[in-house]
Amino acid sequence: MTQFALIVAATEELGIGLLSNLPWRIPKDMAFFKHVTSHVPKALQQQSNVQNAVIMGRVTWESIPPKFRPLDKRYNIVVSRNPTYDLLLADATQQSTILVDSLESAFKAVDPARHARVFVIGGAQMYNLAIQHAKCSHILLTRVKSKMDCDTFFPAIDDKTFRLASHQELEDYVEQQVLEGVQKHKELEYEFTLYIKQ
Ligand code: FOL
Repeated sequence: MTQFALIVAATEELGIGLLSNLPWRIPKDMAFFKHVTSHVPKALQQQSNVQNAVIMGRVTWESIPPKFRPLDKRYNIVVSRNPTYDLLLADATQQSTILVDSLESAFKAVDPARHARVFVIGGAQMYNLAIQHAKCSHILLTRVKSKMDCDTFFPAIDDKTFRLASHQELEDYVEQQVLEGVQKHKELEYEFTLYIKQ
C-alpha cells in the first residue's frame, strides 16, 4: 500500500465521540467529509473503476446511519476481530464492502490499481493505531472550537511528526475550494485544517 490519510472532526481537547456517536451535527463538515473521501484525484480520474477506500472500525460502521451504509462511491473496509460479524448488507452493496480482522489486513485489502486514496475514518482505536503508522501522510482535522461533552478522543498530534499545512495546501490536497477561517453553525465554531507528515 502507498500512503493514507486520517480524517476526523475533534474538539480542542481532541474529543471525537459520545456514546458511540458524533457529539454534534455540522452539515458543512459532513459535506466536506463526503467530498474529500469520495474525490478521486484528477490525475487518476481517467481510469474507470477507480474509487477511494475508507477504513473504519466496527463501532464507527455501526454509527453511520443505515441509509448511508456502505458509504457510496467508496470501497468500505470494516475492521472487527469477530470474523463472523454481520455487516447486514443488501445484495446490491456486497462488492463495495469487506470485513477484515485488523488494520494491517485492511491495508492489505487495498488494491492500488482500483483504489486511489485511502482514508482511515475512525474511531479512536483505529486512529490510535493509524497515526503511529509510517504510511500515515496526512491528517484532515476539522477543529471544533466549542466545548463538547465527549467520551472518546483522537490521539495527540506530535508537532515534530506533523506540521500544520497552509489553507492553500489544504485546497490543493482536496482539489476543491474550502471555507477558510473559523466557521459557525448555530452555536458551534469550527475550522478545516490539514496536517502533513514532515
Ligand atoms: N471527519 C469529519 N471531518 N467529520 C466527521 O463528522 C467525521 N465522521 C467520521 C469520520 N471522519 C469524520 C465518522 N462518522 C457518516 C456518518 C458518520 C461518520 C462518517 C460518515 C455519513 O453518514 N456520511 C455520508 C453523508 C451523510 C450526510 O450527508 O448526512 C457520506 O456519504 O459520507
